[in-house]
Amino acid sequence: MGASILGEPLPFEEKIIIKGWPKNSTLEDYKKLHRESLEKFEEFWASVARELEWLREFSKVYERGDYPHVYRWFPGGLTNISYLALDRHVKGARKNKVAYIWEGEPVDEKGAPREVRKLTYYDLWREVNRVAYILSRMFNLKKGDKIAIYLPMIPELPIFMLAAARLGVIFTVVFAGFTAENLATRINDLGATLLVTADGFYRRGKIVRLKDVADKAVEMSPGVRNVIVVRRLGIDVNMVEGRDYWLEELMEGVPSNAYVDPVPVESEHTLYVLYTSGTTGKPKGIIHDHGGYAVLLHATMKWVFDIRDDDVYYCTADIGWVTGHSYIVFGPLIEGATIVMYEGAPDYPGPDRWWSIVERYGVTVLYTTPTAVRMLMRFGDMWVKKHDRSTLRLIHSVGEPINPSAWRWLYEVVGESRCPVGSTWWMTETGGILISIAPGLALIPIKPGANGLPLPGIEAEVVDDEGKPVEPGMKGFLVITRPWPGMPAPPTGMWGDPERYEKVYWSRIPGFFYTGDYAIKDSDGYIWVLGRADEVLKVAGHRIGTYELESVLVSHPAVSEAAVVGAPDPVKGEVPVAYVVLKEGQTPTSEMAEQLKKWVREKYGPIATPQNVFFVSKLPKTRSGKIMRRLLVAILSNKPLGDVTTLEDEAAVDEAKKAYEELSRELKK
Ligand code: 6R9
Repeated sequence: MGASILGEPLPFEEKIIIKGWPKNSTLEDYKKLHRESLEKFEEFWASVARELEWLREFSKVYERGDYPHVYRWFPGGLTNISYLALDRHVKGARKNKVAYIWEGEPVDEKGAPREVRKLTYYDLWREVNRVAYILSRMFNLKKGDKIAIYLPMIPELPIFMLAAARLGVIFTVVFAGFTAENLATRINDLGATLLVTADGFYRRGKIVRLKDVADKAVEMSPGVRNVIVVRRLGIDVNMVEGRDYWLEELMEGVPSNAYVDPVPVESEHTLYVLYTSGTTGKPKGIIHDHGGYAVLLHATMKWVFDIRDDDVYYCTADIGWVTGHSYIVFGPLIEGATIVMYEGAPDYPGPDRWWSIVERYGVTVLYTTPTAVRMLMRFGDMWVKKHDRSTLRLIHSVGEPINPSAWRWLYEVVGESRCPVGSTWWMTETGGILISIAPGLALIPIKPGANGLPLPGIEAEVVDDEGKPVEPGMKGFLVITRPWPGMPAPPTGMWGDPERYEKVYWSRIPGFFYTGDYAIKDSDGYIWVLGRADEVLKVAGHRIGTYELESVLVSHPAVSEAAVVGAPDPVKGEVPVAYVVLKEGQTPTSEMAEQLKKWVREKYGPIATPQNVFFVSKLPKTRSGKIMRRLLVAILSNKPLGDVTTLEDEAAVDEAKKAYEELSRELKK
């Protein structure tokens, strides 16, 4: 069939059964269970929803909202995700169970972490109440108001998310690796009036001065009236009188027994807006709600992570991305799990940091990413084997396709051939996992690199341009063919832009939710997601729009035009590569290339730094003026160029080829 992930053929026929796994299931049994969930679709989701507590019972499972594909899930229901994540546990036996084990990055001479903070559910609940008190009593924020959170991986990040949720205040979290420009864009699009940030944080042994970046962003964000600053490092930072407040100073005014009622909100009330890259224009603000989202997270924590009270659950993602929102904060807290949270880099001080964490806390369930796995694999097995991993019982990966050899390394080396290893497919828009093996429910035989079948209550298909299912084994577009709880939520699916929401997701293949991914469904019904079908890159699992990087490049005074494409990379999956046309009078030198890389790093963030910048005098375009990225990608991977009949000027392709060959020669030298 010729399909591969990072050049590795896909083992369509291989099936791995985890001996003795209590929920082992045949494919037939799983398919039956899945079919039944769809036959009784509404009853099915209602029964999952009833496993959670509602402040007022919902009157319906779902209904169409004000726009064609924006649905209200569990309408009539009143809830609050902060109540589900905290109050429910604090009332019961989990009151003094550890919620977060947090580890800072710095280590002592012996390599042991210098700071470990353990917060029980009761501790967390108290902190969240105090912060909610500050937000509501001191800053007068109420249901429907908007704030932005720009914090590193410290406990205050989930605390602020939960405190905002408690008040029905809408928040957006911005990844702490993003630049001031990116932060300001998000603040302004949301209309946030308050920003939460920190003085800085540790990353790979260095300090990052976050408040300086936040200050620059606030200059570009006229709507921000106040900034709350968490002291993480204790460095000197600029504080603007009357605008900026240290959290610790605000805390002095909070009664120690502060309690703020969780505001009962409609199930479909906006919890957060998370910005993610698309093919054109500025990042899209995806809206998630309280009720439907909580139900999907509850279901997937049970089915996919098989979460139990004695688990120690560790998700290595950053909360700045959707994976962290759903599976470091809301999902595991709703389940009352013990969660490990780590501030820093996976290879600091050595490539065994994660495995030392697994050993130190007896991690049982691990959720990680293919890029990190491929990076850590390179250091050799001894770094893993140095540490006891006998507590591990289940491993999943997320963010990009996992190549079979990285899967095998997780399975054999990390998990000692004992743990199911999955590749959970989902996206910012879906809110939670939709396609995955389900070890907590019914574990089908595992195929290395495959995602598995859609979860119960989820209907997905691989289709052609017209929406017809393609033959098993053939590549097509992955679509979701029914609404699901956790989908982009009211009022508009995409913040402030219901038309774009409709256009991007529901009009490409009418009637279905278009994911933008290529996938194969094999003859057993397993789905193998192969990568993006659009102009979105997945660089080390981070979703980056080529259009955004092109905009950054053309904002440089020397640049006239730019095209960014992804080049395959053995560790990061893909990396951005730029083809640049300089303005008249500018000389294409290697210094200029370095300058442009730095420009992208400063304007967008280090994750998007182009690996190479190729200078050309024109870009290959269609007669209608669209850049033919497909050709640029083909050149990078030495693939045949395919159909070039719509090309306006063939010389442009030759030039791009030449630029690539020259640089490859130089790099080999
Ligand atoms: C959760 C997350 C979404 C895109 C998605 C797809 C890719 C995520 C995957 C996967 C293959 C997996 N993706 N998980 N591809 N196998 N297990 O990553 O959200 O950042 O919005 O990215 O990531 O291409 O469309 P997000």
